Amino acid sequence: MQFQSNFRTYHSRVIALFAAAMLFIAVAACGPGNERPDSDVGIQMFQWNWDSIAAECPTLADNGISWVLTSPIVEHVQGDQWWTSYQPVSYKIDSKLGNREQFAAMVSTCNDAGVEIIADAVINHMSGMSDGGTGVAGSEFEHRNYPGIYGPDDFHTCGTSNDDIVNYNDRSEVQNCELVNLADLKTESETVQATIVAHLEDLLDLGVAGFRIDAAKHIPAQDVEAIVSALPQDTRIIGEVIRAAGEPIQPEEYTNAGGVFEFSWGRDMKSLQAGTTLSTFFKAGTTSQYLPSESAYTFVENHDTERGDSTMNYQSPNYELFTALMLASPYGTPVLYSGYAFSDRDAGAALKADGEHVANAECVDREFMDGAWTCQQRWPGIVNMVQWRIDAADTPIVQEWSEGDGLAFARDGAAFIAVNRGIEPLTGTWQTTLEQGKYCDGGAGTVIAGDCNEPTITVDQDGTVAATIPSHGFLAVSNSTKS
Ligand code: ARE
Ligand code: CA
Repeated sequence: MQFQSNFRTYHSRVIALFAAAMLFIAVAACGPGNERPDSDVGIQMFQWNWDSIAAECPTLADNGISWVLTSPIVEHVQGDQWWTSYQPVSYKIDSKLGNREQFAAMVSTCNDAGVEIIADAVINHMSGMSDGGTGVAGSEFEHRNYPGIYGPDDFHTCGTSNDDIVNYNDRSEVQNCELVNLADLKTESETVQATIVAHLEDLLDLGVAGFRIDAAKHIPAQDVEAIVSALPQDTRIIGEVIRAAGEPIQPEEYTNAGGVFEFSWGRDMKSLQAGTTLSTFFKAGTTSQYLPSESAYTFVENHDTERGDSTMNYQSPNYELFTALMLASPYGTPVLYSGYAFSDRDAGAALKADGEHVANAECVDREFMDGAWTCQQRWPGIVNMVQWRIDAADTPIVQEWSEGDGLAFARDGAAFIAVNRGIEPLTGTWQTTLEQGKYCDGGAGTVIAGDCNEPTITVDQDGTVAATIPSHGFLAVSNSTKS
């Protein structure tokens, strides 16, 4: 008896010590400005300038977002359109988004907050200006001559009309001709590779954690691999290889070099926003049109697709709901998006009074007047779903349910989501795998940010939840939203 109670005391002391140690580790891991545990979630902050990203990083960290994908960072051609960013003319860090000092300060501020910076690297090509010109930092250039960096021998000519890519079914054309007149680098050349590597190493020295490889489809996979293998092994690489059925160059070729954006995700979500049977959501990520999960980066919109019609965009009624489903899915690494409202495809972000540099981003409302910053990283439903994803961790999907405009599932023992893509409210009772209790609703449109003060959702003893979900809304509960 005596032994047993001693043993119990000993046992509870061990447990208490263990709990204290875990608490210490948890607190130590969440430094200042990083109150939530890390998620795998990233965000593309399209055309946000360096000062504005730096200012936003503490908020991103508080909201559990772990990394930011920037727009291209080097000197580019002049012009009002956003896409001048994609026409480099030198590797000086001096662009409409800020100078080297501002870039370095942003990287260090964000890193201190626990947010990594992934830079958009435009390495397939230089500018598309047939007559050359002067870049925004004063560098003079010709279409195939960038003094001090690349000369005419460093570029492909390919024999098609205007040396442009005409036929995407011809591998050699796609990789050796010009994408919309952009001077195509001989990425197979050792000196070109060395110049690119030196540029990327410069950025790594400033503290960036990795790169989006712009137009990766247009660079042979072996060239991308050669460049990446010269960088530290833990450099995060995300290739942009737009999946298109029947084309000879497919995203799968690029997985040896790192991760790749999976365009099937955003496209399938678009088709699911109306019409398509919702239960097909459960197949997303499992067909031959999808990369293996560990290689895939998923998104509901990016800066190209929001300007085309291949995905939803910030104005789509079901956008937040499908962003929630992306965060709820165990498939891939989710990339949120934050840019500015536009009605003209080419329109650049608003400029400062100098007429050259992009104005600081401000998050005001969700009115979406042209030029307004859309600030998805602050939308309550999205913020709450990042926490939901952290709670779900690597638990499997169970309790799959779908009917009409409703879809629901649980992440076993950790989280539950039910969505309504329709225009009428959806009332139902669903089986969760959560503990009985009161929970806050992460979909309800109020920021919870870790504190559940107004629990409106009851999980009954049998694990069911009864609720009415508004049109285009969702219900989201998870262990950390239990009151
Ligand atoms: C602009 C003008 C052009 C002009 C050119 C040079 O619009 O008319 O000729 O400048 O002066 C962005 C803009 C372009 C812009 C370019 C340079 O979107 O409009 O051109 O910057 O300023 C293919 C590629 C894919 C690429 C898309 C756009 O495979 O890599 O086209 N996406 C990236 C970026 C873009 C960027 C570039 C590459 C260039 O995300 O923002 O362009 O750096 C099928 C194929 C796809 C193909 C798609 C569209 O689906 O399967 O592979 O994507 O068609 O053609
Ligand atoms: Ca090329």
